[in-house]
Amino acid sequence: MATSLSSKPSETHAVRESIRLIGDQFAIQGRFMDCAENDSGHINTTYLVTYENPDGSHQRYILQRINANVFKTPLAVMRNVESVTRHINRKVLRVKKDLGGQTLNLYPSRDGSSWVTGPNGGIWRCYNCIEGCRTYDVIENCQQAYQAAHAFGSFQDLVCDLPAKELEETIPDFHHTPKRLQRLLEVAAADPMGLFDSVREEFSFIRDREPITRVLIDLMENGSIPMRITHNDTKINNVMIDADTDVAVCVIDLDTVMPGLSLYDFGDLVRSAVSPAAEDETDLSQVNVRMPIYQSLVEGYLDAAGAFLNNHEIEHLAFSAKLIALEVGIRFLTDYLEGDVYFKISRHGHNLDRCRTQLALVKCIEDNEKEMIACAQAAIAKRQ
Ligand code: GN1
Ligand code: MG
Repeated sequence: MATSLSSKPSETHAVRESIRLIGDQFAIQGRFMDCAENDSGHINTTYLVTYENPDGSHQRYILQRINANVFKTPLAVMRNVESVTRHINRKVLRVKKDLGGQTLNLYPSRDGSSWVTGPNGGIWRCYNCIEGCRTYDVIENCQQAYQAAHAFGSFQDLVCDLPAKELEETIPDFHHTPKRLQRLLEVAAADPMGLFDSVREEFSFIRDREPITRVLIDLMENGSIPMRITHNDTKINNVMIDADTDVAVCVIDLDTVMPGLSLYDFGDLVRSAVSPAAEDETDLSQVNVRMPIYQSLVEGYLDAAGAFLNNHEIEHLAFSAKLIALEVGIRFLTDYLEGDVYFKISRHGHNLDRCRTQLALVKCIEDNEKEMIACAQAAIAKRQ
């Protein structure tokens, strides 16, 4: 199930006009031709925009509005993205001597900053479009799994020497699972939309797993696993994969790059990639752990990051998938109970469907956990 960047029809005249005006504020050469919304992310608003260069060729860009409800300090997000893209580009240039359009870059505005204000407000930025690539909501084979995991492991490696003080915490306690659970308990108690009765089963499934929510935080607090610079939103559709070769070219969505645990990244990748079911699948019998895919994720990640991970991190690879599936399930349920104020939805009950899929995945991971742990151990043994 692939998402092509140009999969949607053109927008209405009013939308095109407003996107053209935003594009005009960036230092883009040429003439605005067209735009199409890409709605695969749950947070920001994203358009693929086509320009005609002075020589008649076409060039595409990504225009994106930062969701200010989610990112309370959008300019801090922009400073972080500037630091991260600059750091990565310098390192890649040193090795390859050419970026070849295959790293994420911010285009400056005409007054030299990295963002502009839209006609209806909001902070917009402009990225290059990584051509020849596509993203996957559900990956199709082990090569894609290996590549995606390798790309996120390489990303952690690329940013490992970015000074933490250069990055602001764009969403405080983003992956603090106990605090996510606490928030769910508060919202469930207040029950602002009167929906609690309909989610008792999901709620008690989550409450039963309260003891696991502290495991990684405890390991971090007792010094067993280190804080690193991490991506923090390693959903499978945040990797651009070459459409012809299945090689991962670049990771995107850098808004949450900040200090975190390596296992948050690995866990989030597994929870979003291992099942053949879409994140909002309503037939829960489709939710499953594809063991060969899991094995490829472990191998790809360890090939890129194995050299700097410690034993505690490696031992918790399978656990991290269960934890982040639970955490994301908690977040979807919280949003459902609050009246869908955070994640974009396209149907009534969408966040509840997403929550159920995550909880079904937690159950599948529990059922397969021994095998998943053995799989990681085998991958480690192979590396020694
Ligand atoms: C959001 O932006 P997107 O769609 O890649 C969310 C992630 C969740 C994910 C669940 C900033 O990611 O944390 O895991 O939805 N991003 C933010 O699909 O909250
Ligand atoms: Mg995102």
